[in-house]
Amino acid sequence: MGYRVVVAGATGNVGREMLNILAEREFPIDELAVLASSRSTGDMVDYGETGKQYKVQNIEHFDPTGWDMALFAIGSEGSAKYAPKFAAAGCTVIDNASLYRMDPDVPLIVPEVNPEAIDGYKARNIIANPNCSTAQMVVALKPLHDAAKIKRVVVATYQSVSGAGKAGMDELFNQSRAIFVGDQVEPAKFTKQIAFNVIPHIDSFLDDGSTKEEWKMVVETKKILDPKIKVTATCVRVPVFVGHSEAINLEFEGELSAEDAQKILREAPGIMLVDKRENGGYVTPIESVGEYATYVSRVREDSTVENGLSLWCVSDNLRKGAALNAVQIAELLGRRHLQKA
Ligand code: 11C
Repeated sequence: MGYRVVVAGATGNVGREMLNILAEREFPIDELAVLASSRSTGDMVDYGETGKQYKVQNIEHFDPTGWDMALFAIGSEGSAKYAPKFAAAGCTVIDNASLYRMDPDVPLIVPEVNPEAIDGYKARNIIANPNCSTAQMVVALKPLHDAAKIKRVVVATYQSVSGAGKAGMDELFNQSRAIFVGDQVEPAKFTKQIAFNVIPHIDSFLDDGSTKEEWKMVVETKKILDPKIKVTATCVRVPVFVGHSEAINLEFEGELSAEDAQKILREAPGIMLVDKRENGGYVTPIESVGEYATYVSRVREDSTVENGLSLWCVSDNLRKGAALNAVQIAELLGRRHLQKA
């Protein structure tokens, strides 16, 4: 026996990956409803590579009564409108938007890191999925934190344009082509030219000069992993289609050698350590595309602080950073709370 599952936002970058991953992982589904805004109503979407296709229904007219869970990838405005309605009808919402992440009554879950926190979901019947740059980072930090307690994290991100949706991917493609043929480049989705450039700005600016993306990495890491960890982030958009990278510097309370960290990471759930200390012996974002793993490379000691390590972390932002983590939450919810006979 399986679940009655809804995927909302099924025509976007993350929604499509949700369908792919549900199919790949053979999530037990008795009935699937695929929703989007009126713009996409009637479109057909693939259920991974199964050959099955589903017709997109208008979320506005959908009755969630009797449905077990809904994976939402409709942005904060959509979530504000529909998540309370679905949750009140008894359909547990697994929400990819930022809206509910810091709500104390909404668990923010990365299954490899804080699976037990999901037990609080009944307060609002909503579970939040973290920001992509946070998700991959906490998967890498968790086993190291357990070993030697992380005091401080300094992270610089190199985030792909797919984090900004299809419009971001189209802009990189079109600008690259325009530059090759000598046409004028007009930024639209991004604030400056993204092709052959990097932009140290993701999401809106806050009063202290940081950006909301940087703030999310701070507060979400604290909520998921440990409120005592200090985090400072610089988030940068780079001309990569898919795959976020992060240069992470860590300061620990206890001693942890690079060799011990490598051993721990080799065994850790969700991590693939690729760290050969030779030409090409590390992972780049293009190699993470379509994969489940969070890759860690370049683990090394940082002798400028007492107990310091630096590392490189790469993951498919549409997968572990969004759709895969959401499906893992659905699996966890099924195992812990919605077991079917
Ligand atoms: C980006 N991390 O790369 C963002 C996308 O809070 O879920 C995801 C934003 C979020 O632009």
